[in-house]
Amino acid sequence: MIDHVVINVLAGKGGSGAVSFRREKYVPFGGPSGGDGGEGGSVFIKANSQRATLEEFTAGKIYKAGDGQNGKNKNKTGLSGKNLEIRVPVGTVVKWKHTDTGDDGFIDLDKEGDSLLVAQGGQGGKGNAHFATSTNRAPRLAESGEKGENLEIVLDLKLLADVGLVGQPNAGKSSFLARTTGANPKIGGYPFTTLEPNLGVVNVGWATFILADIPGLIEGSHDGKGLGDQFLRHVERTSVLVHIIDGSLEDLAGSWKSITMELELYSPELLSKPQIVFINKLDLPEVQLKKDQIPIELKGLGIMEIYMGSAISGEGLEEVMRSSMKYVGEAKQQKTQDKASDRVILRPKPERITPVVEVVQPGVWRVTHEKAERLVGGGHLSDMVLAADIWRELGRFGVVEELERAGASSGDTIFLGEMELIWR
Ligand SMILES: Nc1nc2c(ncn2[C@@H]2O[C@H](COP(=O)(O)OP(=O)(O)OP(=O)(O)O)[C@@H](O)[C@H]2O)c(=O)[nH]1
Ligand SMILES: [Mg+2]
Repeated sequence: MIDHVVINVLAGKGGSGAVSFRREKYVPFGGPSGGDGGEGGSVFIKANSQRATLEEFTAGKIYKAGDGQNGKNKNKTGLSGKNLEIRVPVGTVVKWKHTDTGDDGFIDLDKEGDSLLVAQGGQGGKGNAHFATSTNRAPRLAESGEKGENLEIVLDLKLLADVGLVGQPNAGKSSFLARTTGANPKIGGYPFTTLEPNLGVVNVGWATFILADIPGLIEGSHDGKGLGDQFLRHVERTSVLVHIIDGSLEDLAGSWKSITMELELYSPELLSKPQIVFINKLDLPEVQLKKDQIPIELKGLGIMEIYMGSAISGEGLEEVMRSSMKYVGEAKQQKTQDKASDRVILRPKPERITPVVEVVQPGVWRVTHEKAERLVGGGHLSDMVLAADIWRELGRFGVVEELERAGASSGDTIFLGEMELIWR
């Protein structure tokens, strides 16, 4: 059983840098004081053992981190956007595809606490204070915020059972699974109806856990007799065993002993797990009749918890589920404390994009360059000083070099984002 969902994640946009100048008494023209924009929040995907399934995710939904705020005057940096942490069960495989760059990949979040930085928030834009030089002490240039990364994410989870149902063939394990979960396993009035493990999700209040129904165990199962042994490994990783016994059997204690023996022979560790015994088929008159006898019969076996009820009528099932949930919760708590990592894994980044220059028509060029396009002129572009500031920045980004190589000549028009510039 595979849990699978496709979502979108969007990191926050950076805030824009501000263009402003100090205003002081007796200083007619103060220095630049435009603060930087705040960083956009990032999206993290974190492995968390309190989560059992991917049910809470809505397919196609966009999970978004907060945007950074714009810079303010007096050199005040805008507030950073809030990060978003998406919690997924341990063992979730995260696949991504970047909507802009197309870069893709995957990672298995198989360790509690591991966190993948999947979508990086946009950088805040620089305020005009950053663009001051010895020749221009009053720059009117600032930068808008970078947009946050946007990725399509596929979450895949191979479900591992938290609670395992064990018992003899025909005891009612599949009926129990069907009644307590949405699963629809094959049920039959003969042994070995179940040939493969079935899984279902149990909801107890807000919490969920995974219940596994395996083929019935018989004497010699541990050794490969019947079908049990190849499936016992499915219960090896569970936190609790629910042992189901057909209440209409003559010898309940004998049935319990033989299954317990098989479990022990397969792996003694199975017996160190909490075990809940459920005497099933209480709705049958013959079982009703010996109801009071049953606890006495099973006394002395050292069974921690015994419940009676019926997988058909539903009686007693809730108690078993609540008790199971308690053990599952404890085991998860333990796991969280044991070895929670606080490792942040970075998504491998593709190489930096170099400026792209294309000819629109002779003498007219368009430049595509994320960082250069974020330059914002806080004034008219015919202003020689502002234009000089812009060209200086374009030189730093390698855009000038790229234009020269492409053959731009004096007087040509250059489009950059919203700006229209004249080649010197
Ligand atoms: N009266 C009564 N019959 C039950 C109850 N639970 C299961 N049964 C019947 O017992 C038979 C076996 O049920 P299953 O759920 O297939 O038993 P199982 O333990 O999964 O059996 P295997 O898969 O063969 O190991 C079926 O005929 C069920 O209808 C119950 O609470 N009351
Ligand atoms: Mg079955």
